[in-house]
Amino acid sequence: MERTLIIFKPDAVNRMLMGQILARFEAKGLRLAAMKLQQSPRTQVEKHYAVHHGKPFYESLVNFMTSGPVVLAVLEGPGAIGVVRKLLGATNGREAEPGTIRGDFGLDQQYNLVHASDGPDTARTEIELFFKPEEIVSYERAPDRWIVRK
Ligand code: FUP
Repeated sequence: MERTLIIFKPDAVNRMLMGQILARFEAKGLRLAAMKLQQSPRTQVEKHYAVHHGKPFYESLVNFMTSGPVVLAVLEGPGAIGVVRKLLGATNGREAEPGTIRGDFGLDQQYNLVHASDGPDTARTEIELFFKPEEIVSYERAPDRWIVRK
């Protein structure tokens, strides 16, 4: 089963939108495999955004992501990585389509509520960066057999 890392960013926590956003992931049928609230250490966020190091928005992005607590989660389901990216919509809330999470809840490029892994390799690296193996739980929910046909 494909897994992806998501981060409810400090804007989602402070705007009290996490419940509504998580409800969309749940309604889609995605399953939580891990979840925790933390104040991220700067070094961890720098690792997470290493590909953006040196870009003009990098410092501001790291400052934002360490400005308050975030909620980290692993979501799983068939094609979870692509499915979650589609549910989020375009990076900038002003450009994201209505019906997407960023399209419905956001107006900014940096304050875009949720991070999600963009491919299988990054998903693996990001899950390892934020979670210990024992924090990830494998289980089945009763309705799973009505969500994905076996
Ligand atoms: P995404 O894959 O949608 O998370 O977006 P990117 O990898 O392009 O960007 C990573 C983060 O940097 C995004 F959350 C938004 C932020 N960003 C800025 O703050 N300013 C920019 O000019 C571009 C991206």
